[in-house]
Amino acid sequence: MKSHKAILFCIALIVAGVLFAGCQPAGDNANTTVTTAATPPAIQNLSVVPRPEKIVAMMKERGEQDQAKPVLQITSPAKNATVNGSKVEVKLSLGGVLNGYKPHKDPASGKGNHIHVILDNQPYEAYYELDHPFELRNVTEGAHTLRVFASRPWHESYKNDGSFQMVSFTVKGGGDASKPTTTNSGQVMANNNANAKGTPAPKPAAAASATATPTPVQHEGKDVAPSKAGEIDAAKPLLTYSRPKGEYKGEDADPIMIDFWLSNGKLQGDGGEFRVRYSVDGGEAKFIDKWEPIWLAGWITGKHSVKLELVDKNGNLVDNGGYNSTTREITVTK
Ligand SMILES: [Cu+2]
Repeated sequence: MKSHKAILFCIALIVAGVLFAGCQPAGDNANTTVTTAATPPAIQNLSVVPRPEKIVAMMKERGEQDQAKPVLQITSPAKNATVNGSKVEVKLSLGGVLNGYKPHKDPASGKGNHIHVILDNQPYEAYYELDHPFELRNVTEGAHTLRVFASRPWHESYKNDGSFQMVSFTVKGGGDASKPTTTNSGQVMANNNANAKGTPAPKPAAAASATATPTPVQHEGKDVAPSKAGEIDAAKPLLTYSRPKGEYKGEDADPIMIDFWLSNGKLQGDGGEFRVRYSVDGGEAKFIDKWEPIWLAGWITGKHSVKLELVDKNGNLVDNGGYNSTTREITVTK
């Protein structure tokens, strides 16, 4: 009997505790009709700010390396290669004017020069040690593109001719479309079932065609992922989204860099005819008229979408296989 009473008493305590806790927020709210300055407004006002001092200092420290003109070559897969099976070996060679530029991850800081590797129009994956294998696993059946370009430890790309390379290849007997494509170290290169954001969803009538279908199609009872390669014309203007991507924390989140690669075209501020239009969280469209990174400050905590588009002087999207309009989701935590 004694223990029974004790249990009842405990339950009573817990119930009381829950009720009390449950009352707290309501009580608080009731008392805060006059707003206090303690809660920051959940409104995001982004502004373009100068290159952060920290990065300016790193550039100084790197000296002539920052003026390097790295030239990459994709030696595998070969241009227009047909790859049998779901594994695709990526092999790169690096030349050009390097001035000490070498991809390598410093074990202590976890940072260093690296190559951005992009399958189709997915977020890039970093490739640090070019003498170690970089293999794409579970690549799906169909046409694909691979884009690579040299990058700095803070993910700003080198923008000289030859730093960027792209190849198209076709996979026969591809992988399991219900699973992601990864690298040999387990990094996700493509989420095959999730429609890449920013890739326009085709109309139902177009879904029957082979290109850019976002949902897997049934093929002899087996899910086969659609090709997400797009109809890329390597000679046409191409905007390659690079940054931002992933998660940003603390001082890395303010400011955040927008960076991209531009092939076969020039922006208006560089004497060309194109503009890069960007918007954050579906907000007001802004423009980048010189091919260089910008830094945006004023991010609030949470998930954000960043959209980059290549447009002509009339503001019309310059299409190239759907790659010239790309939206990525990033997460900002303080
Ligand atoms: Cu990077």
